[in-house]
Amino acid sequence: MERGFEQLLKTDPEIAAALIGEARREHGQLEMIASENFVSPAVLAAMGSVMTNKYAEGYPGKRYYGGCVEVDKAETLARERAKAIFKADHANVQPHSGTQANMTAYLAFMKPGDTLMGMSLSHGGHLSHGHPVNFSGSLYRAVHYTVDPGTKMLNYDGIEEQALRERPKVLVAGASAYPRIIDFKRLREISDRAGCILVVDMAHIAGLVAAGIHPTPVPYADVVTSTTHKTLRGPRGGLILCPERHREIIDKTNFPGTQGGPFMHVIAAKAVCFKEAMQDDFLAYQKQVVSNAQTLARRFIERGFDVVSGGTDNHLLLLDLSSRDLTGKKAEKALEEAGITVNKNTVPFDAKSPFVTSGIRIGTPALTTRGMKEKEMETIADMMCRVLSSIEDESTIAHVREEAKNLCEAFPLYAEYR
Ligand code: DSN
Repeated sequence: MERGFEQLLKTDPEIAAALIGEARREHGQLEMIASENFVSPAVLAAMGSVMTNKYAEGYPGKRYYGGCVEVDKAETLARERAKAIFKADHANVQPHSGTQANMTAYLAFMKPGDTLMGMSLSHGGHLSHGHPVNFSGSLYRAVHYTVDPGTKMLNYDGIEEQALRERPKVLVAGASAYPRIIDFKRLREISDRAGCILVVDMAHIAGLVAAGIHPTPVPYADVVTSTTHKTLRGPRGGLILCPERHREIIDKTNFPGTQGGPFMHVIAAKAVCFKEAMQDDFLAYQKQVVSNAQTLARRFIERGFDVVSGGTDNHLLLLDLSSRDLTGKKAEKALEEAGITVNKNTVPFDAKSPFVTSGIRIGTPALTTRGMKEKEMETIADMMCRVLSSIEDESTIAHVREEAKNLCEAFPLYAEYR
C-alpha cells in the first residue's frame, strides 16, 4: 500500500473505506458500461500527484502565474503526443470534460440562437449535442437527425436533405450509443454543401481512432472533440483537436472563454495515456475490444436476442428488449444483482422514457483491459442471456453471480489497492 494511502486511512477512514470499497467493486464485478475503462497504475499515479497544487491559467510559455516550468513540460508533452497519435495540427488538452470541449467548439463558431444539428440522444447521440435539458439545447436552436427506421444506421442522404433544409451553423457528429462506423468523409461533404462547421465528438471511439481501426475524423472535421477516459483509457477529461486555421479561436474560447485554471494533474495523466497509446500493445488491445464486442453480439443473436442494427463495428452493442416484455431498467437491475454492470439505454424509436427504456448498452473496453477475450465473451453472453430469460428467478441470478465472481478472480484488477 502506498504511503499516501496509509495517511488517508488515518486522516479520513470513511473516504479510505469508500475507495477500498470501489476498488473491490471494480475488481469483483463484470464492468460492461461502454463508456468506462480501467486506467493503468501509471495514469493513476500522475492523476493523484503534486500537479493538482498548481495554478497555470494560460498555455505553455504564456501563463498568468509563475512557477509553471514543470507543468509547461507536462502540457507540452500532452499536446505533442495527442497531435502525433491523431495526426492533428493542434491539440488543446485543457477541457475538463467532453461536454466542456463541445461547449468550446460551439461557442467558437456559434452565437446564441444559431442552429445546431446533432444526433438525437434517444437514437444514440449525446446530451451536449443539443438536448433541451443541456446548455446546447437551450442556448442554440437545436435540430436532430435520427437513425433509419429499417437499418437503425445513419442515413447520410437523409442527414444531407435535413442539413440543406435547416441550414445549421454547426453540424455535430458522434455518438454515445451507436454501434456502427461513422462516415466522416460523407459528413464533410454534407457540411460543405450546407455551408456549416463540422464538429466531430469522437469521445466513445477515440481509442479505436488512435489505433487506426475506426476511420479518423481529423482530416474532415473543423473541430474534433473527445474525452480521454473511454476507449482511450486515460484520465477523466476532455480534448480538442483542430487544424491550424482554427487554433487561435479554439484556444481563446477554451481559456479564458469557458474555463479558468487547467487541471494540471489530469493533463499530466493525459500525457501518460497518450504515450501508452503509442505502444505496440495498444493496437492489439483496441482490436481485441472490437472482436470482443462482435463476439458478444454474435452470441446474443444466436440466442435469439435483438441486437440493434444486427451487430457492431466498434466497442459497444445495444440489446433491444422490447419484444421480450422486459425493460432496460429491470434488465440493468437484475444483471447488477448477478455481478454484471451495464446501463439501461433507449433504443431507436423507443416508446419508453429514458428512466425505463427498452434496451441496454453493453461495452467491452473495461473487460478487455482485464485481459478477457472471445472465450470469456461467449461465457458472459450466455450468463447474461440466462439472467435476461429468467429475470425473476433468484437462483439463476445467484448462480450467475457466483460465475461472475470466479471470472473476476481469474482476471484480477488493482490488486495493490484492495
Ligand atoms: N455519459 C457518457 C456515456 O456513458 O456514454 C457520455 O458522456
